[in-house]
Amino acid sequence: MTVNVEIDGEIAIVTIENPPVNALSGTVRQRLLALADALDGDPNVRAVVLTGAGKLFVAGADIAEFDRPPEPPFLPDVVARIEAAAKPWIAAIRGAALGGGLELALGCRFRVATASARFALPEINLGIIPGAGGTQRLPRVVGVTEAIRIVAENHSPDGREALRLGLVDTLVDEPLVPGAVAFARAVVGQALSPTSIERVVPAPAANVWTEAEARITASARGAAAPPQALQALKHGIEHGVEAGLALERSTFLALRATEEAAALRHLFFAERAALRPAELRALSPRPIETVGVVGGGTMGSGIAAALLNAGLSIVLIEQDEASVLRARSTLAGLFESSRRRGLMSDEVASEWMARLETSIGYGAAERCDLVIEAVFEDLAVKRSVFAELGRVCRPDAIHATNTSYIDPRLIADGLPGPERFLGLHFFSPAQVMKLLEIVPTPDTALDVLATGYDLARRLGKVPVRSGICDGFIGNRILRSYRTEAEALVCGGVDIAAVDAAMRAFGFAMGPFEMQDMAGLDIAYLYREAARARGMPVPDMPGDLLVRAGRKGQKTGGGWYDYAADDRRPKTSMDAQRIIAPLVGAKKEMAGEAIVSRLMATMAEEGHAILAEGIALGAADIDLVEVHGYGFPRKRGGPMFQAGRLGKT
Ligand code: 3H9
Repeated sequence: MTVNVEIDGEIAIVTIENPPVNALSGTVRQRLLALADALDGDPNVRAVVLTGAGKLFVAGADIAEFDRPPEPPFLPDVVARIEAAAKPWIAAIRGAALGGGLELALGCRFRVATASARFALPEINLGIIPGAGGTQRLPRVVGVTEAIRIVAENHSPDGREALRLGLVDTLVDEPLVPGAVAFARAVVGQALSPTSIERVVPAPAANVWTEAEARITASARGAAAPPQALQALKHGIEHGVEAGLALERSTFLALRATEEAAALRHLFFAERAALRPAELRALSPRPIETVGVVGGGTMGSGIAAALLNAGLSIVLIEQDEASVLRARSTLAGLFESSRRRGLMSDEVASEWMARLETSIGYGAAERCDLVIEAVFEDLAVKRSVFAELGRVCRPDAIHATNTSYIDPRLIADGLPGPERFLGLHFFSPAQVMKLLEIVPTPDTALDVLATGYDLARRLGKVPVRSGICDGFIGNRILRSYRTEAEALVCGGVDIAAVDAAMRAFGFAMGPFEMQDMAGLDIAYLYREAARARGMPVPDMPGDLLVRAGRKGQKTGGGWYDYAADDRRPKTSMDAQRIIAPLVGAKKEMAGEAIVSRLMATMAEEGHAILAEGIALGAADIDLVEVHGYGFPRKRGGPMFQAGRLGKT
């Protein structure tokens, strides 16, 4: 049974039991509808407590059903039926009441909850809007202003705030159900208060709508759902609940069928699957509390900040006093900017600093459960770091390299404890970027690998396992993307046209703007090294720019020119003159054609990566692109795009 009923005197207790998250699948909806009829017809029952089994109430509609046409009974009808019940239904909420789960609770006459319960309508994150009355009932219960924040701005009140807002009628302690039953007994026999939908809410001042529209459109950055969620809410307030419900439902169904929503669902499931690879599920990760970070440059400091943020203790190892001071000041700068943006209080900042120890030399590494090396990208330097660590660290400590390109097998070769060694490749800025490429060597023990995944989970990162190849998954695709972008330029396509096409597709920056920001010299040095090894790497326009001293914004120009203190790119006649020997006759190319060329290149490289077993699945490649390289989330990733075009 997905929905169970128990009778306690005059009270029926209805428990949704549909693990793992009590999603409102077709079977659950059918059973709820049948129960609403049956309990209305049972003269011995005078009130109904509705709750969820396990740690949460209901996480919403069953998202896995969204790729199929909706099947009756539809959730709005179930909610309406419960709302129309002759007897009061009381939602008893612990954990989360999300999306359709909150809409179901709003259909109940009363709501009781634990103080730590969480309420949200996260539909906009899936590219849809609430589809079972959430945009209509919520404002009638909590008022328009608060409803806007919850429906269209991802605000998620806890039990205490929900009580203040009038979203719940009372807080109860655990055990939840007896508390809810006591509440139900107290309301039995009382005249029924208006249902959520019957309540009258005052229309807000006109500026509430205009300000919300401006705010939500700006923060949505092109996403369709948030402004439409607001429109449905507004429509119901201005034209009445029937009109509001109709618009909400038609918008929900239309958005559900979009490419954007399909892409976001794809990522939703991919992100969850990434955290729990099947082969590691039975393994216990090793306990990690103190982490050493070797190297306090931009990357090392960012990694340290990410670790501190997750509550771990850090030993940051540098080679001299000046480097320690620089690392401390980089970290202090990161805290300061978080504090300025209101993301971190003074107390939290000082608590962080208390967990940060800096050390000159390797002695302090003996206390570390894990040490992450983030030094200069040079094999000999990295090997000398691990040789030192091998002498100092406990024999069970895990050693990780943050290398982006060097084969981890070469780094670990001949050093003690190869089974405790793996690659943990962070992305800059490491305290922000969600991707963590996890690169085991053939010697890495499975519980060490499981510890890498557990660390990613604790850091709030998305782990993706990569096999060993030049650049792993992400940088390898980046290289082909850039190479193809340069090939377009060689074919006569305008630099700015390529960037504009990729921005229109949803990237924050085009490939040339991005190179100017990151610096052209890294890719250049990489190609030069390959040439030095005798590999036939032809000159590319970027090589000519670097040789002419144009390495990007840091040198005042690369593909574009930049005025001092202004990061806006300007067309550069100099750059065009420098690359002219490699550029063919000018060619107009439509933005869509540019995008599909670059998408095809990324997908092709992705297919090669899959065929070589470097990535475990196509969805992993999409996660790498979305969480490490700014691929627009609403597009799902290059492999998702290729699949939609029928190319997989
Ligand atoms: C909606 O409600 C539309 C309505 O307005 C209108 C309808 C008409 N469906 O995240 P976890 C799976 S839209 C199906 O790892 P946690 C998840 O894939 C919905 N499956 O656990 C995973 O599976 P697996 C609005 C779902 O404890 C497993 O459950 N609701 C759903 O870290 C565990 O998930 C949302 O957007 C679902 N709704 O976090 C809420 N939810 O084990 C989405 C989860 O095979 N869910 N799964 O990998 C969440 O935010 C988190 O999952 C939650 C638990 C906080 C609930």
